[in-house]
Amino acid sequence: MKISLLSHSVASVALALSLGALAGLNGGCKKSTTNSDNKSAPGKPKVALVMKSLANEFFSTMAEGAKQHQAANAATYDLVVNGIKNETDLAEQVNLVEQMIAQQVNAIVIAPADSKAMVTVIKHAKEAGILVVNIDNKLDADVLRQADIKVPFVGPDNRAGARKVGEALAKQLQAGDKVAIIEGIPTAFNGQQRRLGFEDAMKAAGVNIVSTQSGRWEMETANNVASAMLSEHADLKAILCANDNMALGAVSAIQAAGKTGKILVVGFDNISALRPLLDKGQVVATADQHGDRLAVFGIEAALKILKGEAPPADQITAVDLIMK
Ligand code: ALL
Repeated sequence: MKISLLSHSVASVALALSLGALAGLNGGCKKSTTNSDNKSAPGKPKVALVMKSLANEFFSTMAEGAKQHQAANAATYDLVVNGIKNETDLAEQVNLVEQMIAQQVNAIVIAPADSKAMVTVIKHAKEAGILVVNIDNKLDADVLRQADIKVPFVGPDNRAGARKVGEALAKQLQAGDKVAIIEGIPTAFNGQQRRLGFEDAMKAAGVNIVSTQSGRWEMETANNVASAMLSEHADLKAILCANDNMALGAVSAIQAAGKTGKILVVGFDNISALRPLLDKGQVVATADQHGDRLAVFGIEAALKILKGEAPPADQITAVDLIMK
């Protein structure tokens, strides 16, 4: 991977993040409980947060936000925080949900790594009497229907968010320009929606999308994909990435190809590692979906549903355009 070609500060942030995440991973998954024994006081619910890759700053920020919320509400609920090591490690996420079922938590707040494949184990959790709240990446509506379960969703409108990012980029492009999309894992609903949002904006501006490929949400994969795109399309004007980690990978591929300043990049997430690139103009825009608050919104929804104060209902959260 050509990460050494990233600016020094970005590379060290990325490295520090992965090392930090790995340090706590302990053989595949991270689990931390905020109360020392594994039982909640009677009447005090235990909520499990199940996330995706903790090597992604988006999820370490989310975990931090959830822990701070629990610390400020320690009398109200207990929290177990879990994440997986790789974006694609579905089996590990299934395993985590099974462990939470075995621990008899009261609620699971989950950002599913896959919108279809996670439904079966979520059904098991519901059959065990556990409330499940879906955050961040929406479960597939058809698969939920087939499984005959309902799961409330708390998260942003990813298509609208990506469209805003694409429109900001389009202001710096001309009709007929060629661009490429690096999408997330194709079976993730939020990734699909972001791709559609990018396409909406490019179509509206008359810009040609000459290639769309998956970077699987990862910096290194996106770096390889972007390098191949650059050699195949010498006249490419921009690369639209469905998350910031992939935008970091694309920027380093552009540097390696000696095309810095000639090819625009956009991302999604507003992680702090992207800030220096926004400041330098190497990334034009990203979207802030407020990762630090997303799990908290899901936890608050779960606590209200458990107390009977609110019916299970979907909740759309904010997503904001971020530029220099
Ligand atoms: C999605 C999130 C983030 C993140 C990605 C990678 O679900 O919304 O954009 O970068 O997962 O796991």
